[in-house]
Amino acid sequence: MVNQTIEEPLDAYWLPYTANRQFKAEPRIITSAQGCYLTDSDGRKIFDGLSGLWTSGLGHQQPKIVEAVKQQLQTLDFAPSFQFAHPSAITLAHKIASLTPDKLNRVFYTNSGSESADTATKIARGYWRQKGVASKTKIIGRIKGYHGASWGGISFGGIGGNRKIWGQGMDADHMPHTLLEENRFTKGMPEYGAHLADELENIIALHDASNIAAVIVEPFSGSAGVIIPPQGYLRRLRQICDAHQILLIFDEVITGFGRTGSMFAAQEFDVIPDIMNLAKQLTNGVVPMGAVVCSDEIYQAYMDTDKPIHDVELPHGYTYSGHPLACAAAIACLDVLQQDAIPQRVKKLTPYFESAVHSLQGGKYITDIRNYGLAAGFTIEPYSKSLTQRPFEIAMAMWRKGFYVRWGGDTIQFAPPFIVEKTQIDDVVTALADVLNQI
Ligand code: PXG
Repeated sequence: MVNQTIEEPLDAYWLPYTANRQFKAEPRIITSAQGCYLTDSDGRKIFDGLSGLWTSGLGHQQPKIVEAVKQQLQTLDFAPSFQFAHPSAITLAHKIASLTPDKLNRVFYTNSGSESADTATKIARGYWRQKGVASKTKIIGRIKGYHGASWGGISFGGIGGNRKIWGQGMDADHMPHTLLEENRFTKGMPEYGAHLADELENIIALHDASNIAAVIVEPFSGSAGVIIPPQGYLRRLRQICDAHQILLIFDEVITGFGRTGSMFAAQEFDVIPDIMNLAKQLTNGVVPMGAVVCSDEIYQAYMDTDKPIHDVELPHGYTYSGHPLACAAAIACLDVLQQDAIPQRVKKLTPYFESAVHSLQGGKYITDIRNYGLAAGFTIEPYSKSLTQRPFEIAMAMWRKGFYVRWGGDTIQFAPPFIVEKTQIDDVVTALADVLNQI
């Protein structure tokens, strides 16, 4: 039985990406979760307006996933991931490959989005070395991009606050973000802004394509406040990468597995990368897991080697790559996503969600609203001295009202579970409108 009462002081626990001093003064402790709701240590039911951390679109304790993990635990709790495989890892790889766009068929397991970012960029750099172009090492990310907290992730990621205290990271440069003043309050994809992809040409002119391994972008940025790509922008990036022999990596850690209304943003936006990064919704958040899905061409470049057959082609991986419990959770999660036609459900709900979130236009402090699929970002007018304080105050007021929404920088993010009902969307929007009038 899990102990649900908290008697120990909080001092031993250093929370990630959390204002620890504030948290310990006013803790928010989640003791259980079911469907679209969290329960806190006061027994309050709280609507999960960020699907965990963009992880739990099928709702908490999805019965088929719970059952699959239980069964796996009783059959195989662990298998060494280096030099051995197990049935669930093989099944899942096939399943992922069958869902991802055509040429993306080779699945490498990680345990998180950060590890996926490191893995994908290592694979990209190694690929060019295999092809005899060892100078192609630089990674190009984008301002406001988020790819995790690893050295790689913060280097080609483009959120200043995640970089400034660490000093030298990895060799990277950054394209401009696509959050344009002209596009404020656009519903879905903005028409204007595809030209920003051409900035990649300038970066290539500066560093030369012979030094650039890959471009990595989120199809739409999540963490920075849901920034939707302008129409034609991603296609233009694809064309420029092709013209200069640069690999294109889509970080689909947030956009993957239904959030956009398609299984992947690559399909929704009809632009196919060379490498796709996955995590979060892959297991519905139940067991940590990530994956990097590569084109056949990239995999083959590693296999075409003069090394003896017993030598490792890609010296990379993690103890817990393809953990049996994670694989079991993922197989069940993907089954539910497919059998219950969840991406289609998201697509059907999108117009309702879009009108609901945009009904807050004109609300106090709201300077922009962006949305795609079941994701929305609100930009909040800052206090003169602090960008982050008002979103924090809004999120705390929402929490007190029984709603969890995410706050970060000068934004609030709302990304409900895929199983959300229209009335629950309305409840969050009404609560947010009330809070904006009260704070
Ligand atoms: N890539 C993307 C696109 C992400 O959104 C990561 C990589 C890193 O994943 P891990 O599993 O290493 O944390 C992420 C993580 C938010 C929020 O508020 C977003 C993330 C994490 C926590 C909060 O939007 N994204």
